[in-house]
Formats: sequence, structure tokens, C-alpha cells
Amino acid sequence: MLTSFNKKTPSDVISASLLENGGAIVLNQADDELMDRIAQELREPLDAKGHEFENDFNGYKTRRLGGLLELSRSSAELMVHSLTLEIADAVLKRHCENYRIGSSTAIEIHPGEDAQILHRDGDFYPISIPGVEFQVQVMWALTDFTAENGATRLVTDRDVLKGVKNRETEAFENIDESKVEQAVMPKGSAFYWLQSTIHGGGANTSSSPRSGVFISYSLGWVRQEDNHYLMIPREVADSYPDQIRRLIGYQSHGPYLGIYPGDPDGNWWDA
Ligand SMILES: O=C(O)CCC(=O)C(=O)O
Ligand SMILES: [Fe+2]
Repeated sequence: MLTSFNKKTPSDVISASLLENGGAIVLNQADDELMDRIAQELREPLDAKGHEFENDFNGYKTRRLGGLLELSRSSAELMVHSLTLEIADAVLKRHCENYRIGSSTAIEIHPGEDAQILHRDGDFYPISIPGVEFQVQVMWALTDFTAENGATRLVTDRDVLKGVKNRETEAFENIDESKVEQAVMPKGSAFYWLQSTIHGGGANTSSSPRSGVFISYSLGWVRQEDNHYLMIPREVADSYPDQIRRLIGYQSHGPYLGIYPGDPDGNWWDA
């Protein structure tokens, strides 16, 4: 069952629930002022370009934008929220030394949108390894997420995954609605889910948009979903603190993977 915690809950309690159920909510993890600031920074670009991401998977009444670091400087505050990083540490650092932002996307589901197809994020990886989550994802609520406006749907019953292979998405089409829960949460809250969790955006039957910021964190030895090196201009990347630069990929994994001349962390033989 999907459980809601608050931001004072120790992160190991939240991570344990996330790992057991595939999802967990932290209510009001960020304050309204930050969420409003991000929503304001995203407003113009979302209106100008958000429709360009319409397709069968994303929907045709949903606006989206990727590469948030270029569009909303305040979104960086969500990316490095200490509780979020503790949760990402618990899920990912079992299998890697450091991890990266996979993608960062604003998702605004407008009235009249249908429920998104149920899926698993990270099914773009051609293999799966039992027990290894390649990614962990978080959806930050820029507006309240309600049952009516399209709060993310998910299946916490892990048994439905038994026998389902990587990318076997047809298996999700007949999932009984009674197995589907929704991440209902107030603005400022964060919904976390595992890469292996079946989920999808909800239908918006209300009269106003449901807006959120989606951020994924992926193992340091897999390719990130977004190509941050091409999406975020170098001078924009360099304008952020080292913690952010490292999270988008300006670091190596261990001494050998992703190294570059002069790498302070890598075993660059010419250094
Ligand atoms: O908008 C949502 O609630 C979820 C979106 C999603 O799961 C996706 O696009 O992969
Ligand atoms: Fe998804």
C-alpha cells in the first residue's frame, strides 16, 4: 500500500517503505514559496513549447518540458533536496558509487486528458537485473495532486510483476483497476517510485491543470535518459554549484568510467 510520510520522518523509514511497496509519498517536503517560484519560472516556456512533447505516450492534452536546469534555476533546489538525496542514496548506492539525474521534466496535465498508459520508467534499458533498480523517480507537486486532476497512478502490489519480463508492457494492459492506487498529495509534496513500479499519469477530469516536476536519478554506470551535455549549454552547467554539475554527469564513476584528462576522481593516466 502507498504510504504518506512527512519530511521529519527518518529517510531510512521512507526508503524501506519505497523499496517494499514500490512507492512512497513525503507530504509537504518543499514549501509553497519554492513551488510557486518554480511554477512561475516554467510558465512562459511551458506555454511556448510545452505542446511540442505531445505524443501517444505523453498525451495530447499534456504540456511537458525537459532540461529544467536551463529553464528554472529554482528546480535545482528540488534536485539536491537533502531528504531526496538520502532516499536516492538508499535505493541506488547499493549498486553504484554515485548516480546522476536521468531526466528532469515539467509535466502539466490539462483538463480532458486521459489516463496515461501504465508503464515502467527505465524500460528503455534493454536488460533488467533482478533486485537492481536502475532508476528512482520523484514527482514534485507544483499544484495539489487529486484523484480528479490526474494524480499519478501506481500499482503497489508487487505480485502483478511476477513472471513479467523487461519491456513486456502488454502485461500491464489488463491490470485490474482495484490494484491501482493514486498518489494524491498536496502541493509541495514528493511522490517517489522505483523503476520497477508500474505507474502512469492520471486522467484529468477537473477544470484546472495538474502540474508537477519529474526528476529521475539513475545508477552511475548506466546511460542517463537525457543527454545533459547537449541539452544544457556548458556555461549554464558551469554556473551551478559543483553538486549539481556532478549530478548531471560532470564526474566519473569510480576511477575508470567517464574519466577525462585532469579528472580529480578518476585514474587518468596522463594526469
Ligand atoms: O505525470 C505523471 O504523473 C507520470 C508521468 C509518467 O509516468 C511518465 O511520463 O513516465
Ligand atoms: Fe513514468
